[in-house]
Amino acid sequence: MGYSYLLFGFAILCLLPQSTFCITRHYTFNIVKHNVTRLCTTKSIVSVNGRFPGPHIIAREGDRVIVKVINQVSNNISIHWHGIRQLANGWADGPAYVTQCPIQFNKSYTYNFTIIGQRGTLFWHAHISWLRATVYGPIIILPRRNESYPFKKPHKQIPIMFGEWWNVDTEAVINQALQTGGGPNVSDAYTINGLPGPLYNCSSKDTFKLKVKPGKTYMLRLINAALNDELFFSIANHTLTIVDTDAIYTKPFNTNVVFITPGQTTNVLLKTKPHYPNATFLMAAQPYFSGLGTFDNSTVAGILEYESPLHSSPTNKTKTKLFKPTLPNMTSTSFVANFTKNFRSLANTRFPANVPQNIDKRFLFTIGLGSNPCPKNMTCQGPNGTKFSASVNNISFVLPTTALLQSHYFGQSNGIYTTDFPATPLNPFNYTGSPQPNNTFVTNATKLVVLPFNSSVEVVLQDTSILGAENHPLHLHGHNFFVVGEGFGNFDPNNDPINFNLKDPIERNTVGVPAGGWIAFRFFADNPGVWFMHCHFEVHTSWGLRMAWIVLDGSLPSQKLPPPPSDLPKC
Ligand SMILES: *[C@@H]1O[C@H](CO)[C@@H](O)[C@H](O)[C@H]1NC(C)=O
Ligand SMILES: *[C@@H]1O[C@H](CO)[C@@H](O)[C@H](O)[C@H]1NC(C)=O
Ligand SMILES: *[C@@H]1O[C@H](CO)[C@@H](O)[C@H](O)[C@H]1NC(C)=O
Ligand SMILES: *[C@@H]1O[C@H](CO)[C@@H](O)[C@H](O)[C@H]1NC(C)=O
Ligand SMILES: *[C@@H]1O[C@H](CO)[C@@H](O)[C@H](O)[C@H]1NC(C)=O
Ligand SMILES: *[C@@H]1O[C@H](CO)[C@@H](O)[C@H](O)[C@H]1NC(C)=O
Ligand SMILES: *[C@@H]1O[C@H](CO)[C@@H](O)[C@H](O)[C@H]1NC(C)=O
Ligand SMILES: *[C@@H]1O[C@H](CO)[C@@H](O)[C@H](O)[C@H]1NC(C)=O
Ligand SMILES: *[C@@H]1O[C@H](CO)[C@@H](O)[C@H](O)[C@H]1NC(C)=O
Ligand SMILES: *[C@@H]1O[C@H](CO)[C@@H](O)[C@H](O)[C@H]1NC(C)=O
Ligand SMILES: *[C@@H]1O[C@H](CO)[C@@H](O)[C@H](O)[C@H]1NC(C)=O
Ligand SMILES: *[C@@H]1O[C@H](CO)[C@@H](O)[C@H](O)[C@H]1NC(C)=O
Ligand SMILES: [Cu+2]
Repeated sequence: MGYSYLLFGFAILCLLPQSTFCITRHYTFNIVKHNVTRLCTTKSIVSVNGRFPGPHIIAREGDRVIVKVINQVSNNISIHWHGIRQLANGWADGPAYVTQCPIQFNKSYTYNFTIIGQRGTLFWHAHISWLRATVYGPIIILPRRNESYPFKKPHKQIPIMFGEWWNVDTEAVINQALQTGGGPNVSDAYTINGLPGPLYNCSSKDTFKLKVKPGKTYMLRLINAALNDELFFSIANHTLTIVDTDAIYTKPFNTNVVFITPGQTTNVLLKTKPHYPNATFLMAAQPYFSGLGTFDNSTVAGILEYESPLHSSPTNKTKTKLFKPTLPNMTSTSFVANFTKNFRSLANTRFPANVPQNIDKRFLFTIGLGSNPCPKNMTCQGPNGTKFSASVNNISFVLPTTALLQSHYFGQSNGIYTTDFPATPLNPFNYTGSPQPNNTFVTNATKLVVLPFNSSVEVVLQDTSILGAENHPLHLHGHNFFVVGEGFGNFDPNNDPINFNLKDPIERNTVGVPAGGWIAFRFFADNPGVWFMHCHFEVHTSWGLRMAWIVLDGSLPSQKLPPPPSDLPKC
C-alpha cells in the first residue's frame, strides 16, 4: 500500500457527567487516488488513505470522533457519517450543498462529533455525486466501557460491507446519464468488503473469507453501501439472529436470509456449529429488484471456513464439501414484506422506544419517478424521449450552489430556497392504481419544510407507480424515526392508522418503502438544523428524489444550532 497514514493519532480522556470515561478519537482521512484491480480491470478510484473499502472508525457510545479530511484529488468531496444523530451539530453531517459546501482540492475540513444514544453499526461515505461508490467504510459503535450488550458478548465482530464494483468510472456514468436523460448503466459486480468473489470471471483470488472456530458466536456487522441495489444475504447451513439495526437494538429474531437496503445496517449473530463440520459454506448476496429496466443480477459470494488445527493444510481443505445458500427470487416482493414485518424495537426499560403518541404535523409525500421535457436542441434517452427525473410530491429537488444550512443559519434564504414544500400532493391521483396521470412531468425547485423545535411529526411515504412501482430506501439525516405502519396500495388515512404499532415499532434511519405501497413513520424534530431526506439509490437521488427539513432552534442553549466552525468549506 502506497500510503501509510496513521489512523489513530492520539486519544484524550474526558469525563462525562455520568462519571463514565469517554475518549476523543482522532482520524485523518486523506482523499487520494488509488489503483484497484477487480475482474481483471484496473482503474483509478477516489479513496480514503489509499484503501478500498476505507478505514474503520471504531468508537464507544459517548466518545467524540474527530476526522480531519484532506482533499488531494481534483474532485470536490464531502463525507457523511451516515446515521450519526449529530445533535445540534449539523455542520458535521456532510451532504454537499445541504450542510456544507464540498471540500475543494488542497483544502481540508475537520468533522467533529459525539456519538450519543447509539450502539451498533453505522457507516461513513462520500456524499457528493456518486463518489460513495468507492469512498465508504464502517463506523463501529461499541457499548460504553461499563455497559454490556443485551445479548451474550460475541466472540468476535466482523464488518461485512456490501458494495458495487464498476469497471468504468462511476462519475462518467452519472454525468452522462444526467446529460442524455436516460437510465445509467449498472454495476459489473457486487462486493463483500470490496471483493466480488468466485462467481465472477477473473475474481476467485478476490474472495472474502471468514475464518471461524466451532461453538462460538460471531457478530457480523452488515452494511449495504451499494449505490443502487437492495440485497438479500444468506450463509449456507447457518441461521442468523438479528439483534440491531441502524445502531438501535431490536428484539432478536432468527432468519436464514437478511434483506438490507442501501443505507441500512444490520447486526446479526452467527452461531457456529458445535463441532468442526468438515465442510465449507458460501455466503452470498443477490439483489432484490422491483422496478422496470435493467439491473445487475449477479451474485457476490464469500467463504465461511471452519478452522481446525487438525484439518488446516491446504490439501485437506480442498477436500471439504462446499455448501451454497438458497436466496429468494430476485423479484420477491413477498419475501421482503414478510421479512420486514419481523422487526421490533427492543423497547425495554434500559432501551426504551420513545414513540411520538400525539402528532403536531402530518405529511403525505408521494415518492417515485417522473420526467422532464427534453430540451429543444437535443434528443433524450429517457422515457418516451424525455429525461428521467424523480420527485417527492412531484417536486424534483434542485441542490443550490451554496449550502442550505449556512443560508438558513445566516437568514439568507432569498434566491436559495423557499419554505413552501407541500404537506400533501398538490394533485392527488390513484398513486398505485388507475388511471395514471397522463403527464409525468415534475416541478424542479428547492423547497423545504419548516418544523418547530421538538414538534412530533408523522410522515406517510407513498410510492407511485409512475414509470414503474419500485421499493425506495428512504434515508433521513439527523434523526431516527419509528416505522409505525406499512402496506401495499394507497395509504388509507381512515383505516390504516388503526393498525399502527405505537408500542415497539422499529427505529431506524433508512427504510424501504414497499413497491406499490406506503410506510408511515414518526419522529420528534429534536435536532435544530437543515436535514436532508432522500432515496438511498444514488440514481434516484441524482434525479431529485430528495428534499430537506428545517428544524428551528429550541429555547435552551443546547437546543440551538451553534455558529459554523471556522474551517467550514466555502463554495
Ligand atoms: C495508477 O496507474 C497508472 C497507470 O499505470 C499510473 O500512471 C498511476 O500513477 C497509478 N496511480 C497510483 C495512485 O498509483
Ligand atoms: C470539537 O468540538 C468540541 C465541542 O465543540 C470542541 O471543544 C473541540 O475543541 C473541537 N475539537 C476540534 C479538534 O475541533
Ligand atoms: C447443509 O444443508 C444441506 C441442505 O439443507 C444439507 O443437505 C447438508 O447436510 C447440510 N450440511 C451441513 C454440513 O450442515
Ligand atoms: C441476468 O440478466 C441477463 C441479461 O438480462 C440474463 O441473460 C441472465 O440470465 C440473468 N441471470 C440471472 C442469474 O438471472
Ligand atoms: C489432514 O486431515 C487428516 C484427518 O482427516 C489428519 O490426520 C492430517 O493430520 C491432516 N493433515 C494436515 C497437514 O493437517
Ligand atoms: C471431509 O470431507 C471430505 C469430502 O467429503 C472427505 O474426503 C474427507 O475424508 C472428510 N474428512 C474427515 C476428517 O471427515
Ligand atoms: C422469479 O419470479 C418471477 C416472477 O414471479 C418468475 O417469472 C421467475 O420465473 C422466477 N424466477 C425463478 C428463478 O424462480
Ligand atoms: C410470505 O408470507 C405468506 C403468509 O405467511 C406466505 O404465504 C408466503 O409464501 C410468504 N412469501 C415468501 C416469499 O416467503
Ligand atoms: C442546447 O441548448 C442549451 C442551452 O440553450 C445548451 O447549454 C446546450 O449546450 C445545447 N445542447 C446541444 C446538444 O446543442
Ligand atoms: C409519448 O409522447 C407522445 C408525444 O408527446 C404522446 O402522444 C404519448 O402519449 C406519450 N406516451 C407516453 C407513454 O407517455
Ligand atoms: C385505484 O386503482 C385501483 C386499481 O386500478 C382500483 O382498484 C381502485 O378502485 C382505484 N381507486 C380509486 C380511489 O379510484
Ligand atoms: C389526462 O388525464 C386527465 C385526468 O385523468 C383526463 O381528464 C384527460 O382527459 C387526460 N388527457 C389526455 C390528453 O389523455
Ligand atoms: Cu428510490
